[in-house]
Amino acid sequence: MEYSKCWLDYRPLESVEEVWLTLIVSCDGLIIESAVKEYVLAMEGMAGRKPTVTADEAAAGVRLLVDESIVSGTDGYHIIGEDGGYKIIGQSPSGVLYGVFHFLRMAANGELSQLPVENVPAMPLRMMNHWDNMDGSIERGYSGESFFYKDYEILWDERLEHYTRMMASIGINGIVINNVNVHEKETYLITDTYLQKVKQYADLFQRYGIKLYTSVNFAAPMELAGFDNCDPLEPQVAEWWKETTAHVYEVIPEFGGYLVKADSEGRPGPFTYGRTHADGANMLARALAPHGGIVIWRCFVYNCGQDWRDKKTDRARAAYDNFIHLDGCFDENVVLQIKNGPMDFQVREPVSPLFGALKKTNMILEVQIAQEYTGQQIDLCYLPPMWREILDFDTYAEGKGSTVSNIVRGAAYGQKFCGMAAVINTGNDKNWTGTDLAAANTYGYGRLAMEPAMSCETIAKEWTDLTLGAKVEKDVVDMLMKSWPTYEKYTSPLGIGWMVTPHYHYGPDIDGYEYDRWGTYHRADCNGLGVDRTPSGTGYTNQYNEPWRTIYADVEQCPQELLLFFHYIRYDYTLKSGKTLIQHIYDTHFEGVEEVEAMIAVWKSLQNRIAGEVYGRVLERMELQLANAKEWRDRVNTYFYRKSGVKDEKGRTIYE
Ligand code: GCV
Repeated sequence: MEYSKCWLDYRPLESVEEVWLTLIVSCDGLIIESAVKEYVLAMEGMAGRKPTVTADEAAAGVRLLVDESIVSGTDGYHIIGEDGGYKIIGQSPSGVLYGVFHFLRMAANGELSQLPVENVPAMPLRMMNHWDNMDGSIERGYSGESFFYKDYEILWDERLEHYTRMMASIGINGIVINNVNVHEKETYLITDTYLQKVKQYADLFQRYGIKLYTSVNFAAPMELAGFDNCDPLEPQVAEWWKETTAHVYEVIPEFGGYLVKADSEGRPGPFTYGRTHADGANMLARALAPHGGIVIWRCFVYNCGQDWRDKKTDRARAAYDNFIHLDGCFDENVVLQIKNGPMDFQVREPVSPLFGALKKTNMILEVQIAQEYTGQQIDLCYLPPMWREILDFDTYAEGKGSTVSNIVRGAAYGQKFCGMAAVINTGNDKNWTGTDLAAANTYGYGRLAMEPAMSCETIAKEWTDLTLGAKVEKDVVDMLMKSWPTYEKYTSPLGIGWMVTPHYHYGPDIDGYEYDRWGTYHRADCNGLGVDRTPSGTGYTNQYNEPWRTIYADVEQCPQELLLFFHYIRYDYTLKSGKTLIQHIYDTHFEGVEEVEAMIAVWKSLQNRIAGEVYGRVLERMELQLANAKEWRDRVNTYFYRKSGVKDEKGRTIYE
């Protein structure tokens, strides 16, 4: 099937340097072969000629070499201009590969005058999580079907290689190939039913410095081997995992490890046997340890059978309450994977308090590139600015400067296994990601995991230049940078979240989850709305270190964008902007729609500068976005007008 090359579409350049056309390779191995292949492919596209590949060190050209001593940090690289040529020196073969991708990016975007570059990937683990199921569907997938599976078979075609190259080019070094909700057939992925085919993927990934991981079913011993329990402290259960895991490594020596969703949304786990998550995780960790594997254990554990009448139980508290007492109880090769916020990938949430609380535990920050609650790859929502805020958030765990970024890079406590994971947004659509512009999120995630200090605007520029061309850079970057605030304006206000169509999660349904069991309430009445999470409410604010604990609990100090997350606020309360809460709701919803209209006008002005197919595909999505924004505006405004009885002071149309 034909597919778009995304940011690896090496288009002809107006001018090329002659030295690019000689590649001197002073190192070898599978990953180096991939680096060479990539370089050759890129030059064929950009220079229109195949470069000469030689081992002749006396030649002038671009030289690839490995030197373990060059940078302090794994897989780093230097790129330098020297003696009329260039040197790409990797600390390891992966470092060379990353260096080659970096060099090619700079060459394509005319940036080689900015050399030298010295870079060390910031996050040790830079993971992609696929929520692909073996029937071919993708949970929360918005761009077609899986390109890994169809009808319970493992697929194999050249698209897989392009995907792998894309991942390596943004620095990904771990891929989980199946959904965390492991259904019946996927349970067999770690058995001979599928292992040889999984190995094919693992071998491909390995050539690009990427390890393969699978999500596993905690109840696998019951489903696969007829056990009557999967109690992690039952020696036979542990033994089964050891043997099964040893066999996985026999077939795939480079296997990365397991990702586990346990005791969450109906998945099995240690709670059934009165055991802790540490018991469960350590049991698997001990099966993986002899082979150098790790277990990544998710903290998305909460009561999904809540009574909406109960105002004391607070889903936001759940991850912390379930894991804080286990700090220091996990084996060395266990990593806890923590969603960025305490709820579930909403357009605005505070940062999970666990990052500032666990001090003796490996942690991975989990974000969602798939736009489940942020427009489902129909609406434009460039997410790196959100991730940036999360990474920069100072938890004060060890005093000032204990940012999430420092914690998940391993700089705060020196953990070996830590980093970032993202639920990816790809599918088998021709353009991989629904709207073509959503690929900026895929790209941006990898770039931030490599270099969390990068500005999101620079990332947007890089992506735009590589994908759509420099001639539209200014307008597209501007569009991307405005898109998250715009999306936030026309959807749920001031951090309250949800208000979405149940289950499907696209489009508004203000009370859709209000009387349901999922713990996601806005508590609106005729006087105001919001959840009181202060000590006089659910007490959630106490999970933060100072000064956040005080700041969040105080209406006056609480950051406005999170006001309704932390407080119940009256409609007539005056915000810092001088507007009442109700007027703020009305204004932002009108503004959100106007901003989408303005964005569409800009996109239309680019018609002659963007390839027809991409132009039309994106425009089609933008028209849907506009309809969605209008629906949100009118439903939200009408809902709160009916609740409050307060008219819009600007007299705009709000339906009765
Ligand atoms: C994979 C949310 C999503 C589910 C997802 C779950 C999770 O609840 O709606 O589709 O399941 O998060 O992260 O495990």
